[in-house]
Amino acid sequence: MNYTKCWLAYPRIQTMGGAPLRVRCDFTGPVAGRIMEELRLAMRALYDKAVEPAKGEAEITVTRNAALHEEGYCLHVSGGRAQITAGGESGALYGVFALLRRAQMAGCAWDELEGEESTAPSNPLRMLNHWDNMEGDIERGYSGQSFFFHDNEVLVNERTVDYARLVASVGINGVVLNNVNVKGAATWLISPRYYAPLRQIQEILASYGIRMFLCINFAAPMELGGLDSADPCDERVAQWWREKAREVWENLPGLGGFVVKADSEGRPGPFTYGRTHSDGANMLADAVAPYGGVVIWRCFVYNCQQDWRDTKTDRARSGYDNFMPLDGSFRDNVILQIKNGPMDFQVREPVSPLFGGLKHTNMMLEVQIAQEYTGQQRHVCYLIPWFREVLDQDMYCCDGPSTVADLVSGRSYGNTLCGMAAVANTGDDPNWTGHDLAAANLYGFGRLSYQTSLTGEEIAREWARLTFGQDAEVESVMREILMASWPAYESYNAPLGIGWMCSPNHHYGPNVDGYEYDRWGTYHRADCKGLGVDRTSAGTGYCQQYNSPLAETYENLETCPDELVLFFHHLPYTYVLKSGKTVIQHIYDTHFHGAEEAARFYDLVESIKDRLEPETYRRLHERLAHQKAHACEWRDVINTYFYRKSGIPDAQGRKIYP
Ligand code: GCW
Repeated sequence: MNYTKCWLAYPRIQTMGGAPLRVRCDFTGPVAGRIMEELRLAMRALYDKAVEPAKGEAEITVTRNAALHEEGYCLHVSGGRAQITAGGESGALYGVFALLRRAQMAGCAWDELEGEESTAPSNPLRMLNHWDNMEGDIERGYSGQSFFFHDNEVLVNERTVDYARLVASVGINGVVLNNVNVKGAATWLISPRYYAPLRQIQEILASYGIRMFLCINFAAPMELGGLDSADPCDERVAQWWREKAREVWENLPGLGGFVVKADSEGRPGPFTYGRTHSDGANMLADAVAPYGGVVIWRCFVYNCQQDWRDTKTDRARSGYDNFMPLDGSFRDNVILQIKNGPMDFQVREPVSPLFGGLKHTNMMLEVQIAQEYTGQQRHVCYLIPWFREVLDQDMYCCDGPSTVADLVSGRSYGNTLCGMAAVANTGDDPNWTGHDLAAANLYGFGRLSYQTSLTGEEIAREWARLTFGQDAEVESVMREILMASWPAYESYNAPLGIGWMCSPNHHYGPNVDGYEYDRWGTYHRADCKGLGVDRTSAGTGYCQQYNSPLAETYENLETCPDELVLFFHHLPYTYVLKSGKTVIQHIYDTHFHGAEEAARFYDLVESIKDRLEPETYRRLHERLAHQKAHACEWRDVINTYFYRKSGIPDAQGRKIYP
């Protein structure tokens, strides 16, 4: 094995030895087997204790309580005995992982461990979307190559099992193996060529309570089936999909369903045939319905051929403009998957107004833990506090609970097909996520999607303890860096919510005008007087896609929050923000501050150098040294650009250009 165990390393708490712990597990089936395996491994590592199965009297009991949620559990531990009751197999597994987490958080002897908790998942679906290509590379992957695919073959090995363990331990129950951009061999994943190995992966995942999903190519009837059309309203096409679905589910029983990126960034879709997204999604939904399959249809649809001189077209509007008219027209087994913001995973964006708009459609929130625009896993950027902000945003769309968390959990409208998905950040690197600290995003996304009431700070503490063991100083340094990392990244990135000042294509490093005169609809509109996009009623009208009072909050400069003010308004450099600073001074100050923060992260890790495994330290040191230097580059490129544009010097007289 040439990779780390991340938060499942189970670093020793105390050597106890003594009689084996007896475990009585009343569940049978594949997941029950995993439960015993995990307890055996963990108890040996944590306490040097053996574990043995028992029929009657036992120190650890795992029993069914039909009154509990299928994926929920009750845990009671005291005096060397632990009782886990659960509604179903997955709940039992989660209860076991909760016990092991609790043991590590307490850090005491097994006999002294006390506590109870009772929980059910906040979200029905808690998914990871891998953008892995069959050739073995990963779109927006920053942790090496795929461990699912290589050279157009499907990989199944020990790592598949360890992956499933890792993500199940934090409550993930759905995994999409392949990239949403389905090209080349990936179109053939739904053909006899690949069913055998896919079924092996599916069985491994299922033994950890995880459903497998596949992305499909909307043009598969043509590319795979030899038809001359993929028109969703053509009966031959619908028939082809019905037969294909039968074949797929015969070979992959229990498959969760299909994920579709259609009419987006050049991918085929119903628009080619003058059809709507609901025509496309419903045709597929009907084909997969007999097998309990679901169609997850992405809302990342926009015109990527914009002319930069066109100031009326606004990419931010596109999700709402495309999908709102279709509300209520989708089948019950269709879920619309919506990115958190209206643009594309920038370091800061307002929440997509679609969440507040759709009332009769299943919705899922899509976030990205692959740090495409947030440092590509070379910079540390712990995104969980940001996701919490997104979830807490009230959309003012109904009388009852109406935050994004309420909407995607089903609490607002009673949906059961809904939840959260993250674009995954894993690869075959020895530490899974490139940056050791990026594992906190993988851990955190799972934990947050299972229990959205957790805070970023709580999750950071858990992750640090589970990963690094009982060293209080290491834990506090890791937590400190994680919690300061997203604000720091935002400080030296594009200012005040405007986004996109990165290099085109690969999206790494500062380039203020990189996208400014391009076709992608991502503009900052800076000139010698000011910058920002006017999205008020006088501008693109995007503000009005929100419900009241959010629409007015953003529309009015007096109430629009500073951190988003340039997303909604075009302002002069001399405009005074709520912070009391001018826009230009804010730009200078935050960029100096952000670079100082990056240097502080570097120093913090140096201060615990001797407490870390040499290999962990080496990796962290290398990444943080790079971030420290690269944050200076961001600072200098952005500050110089705006100094030259505005001609206004820094009030603190610092050196602006390199
Ligand atoms: O942000 C863009 C990425 C693309 C990605 C697309 C999407 C998978 O740059 O690489 O394609 O989003 O979400 O579909």
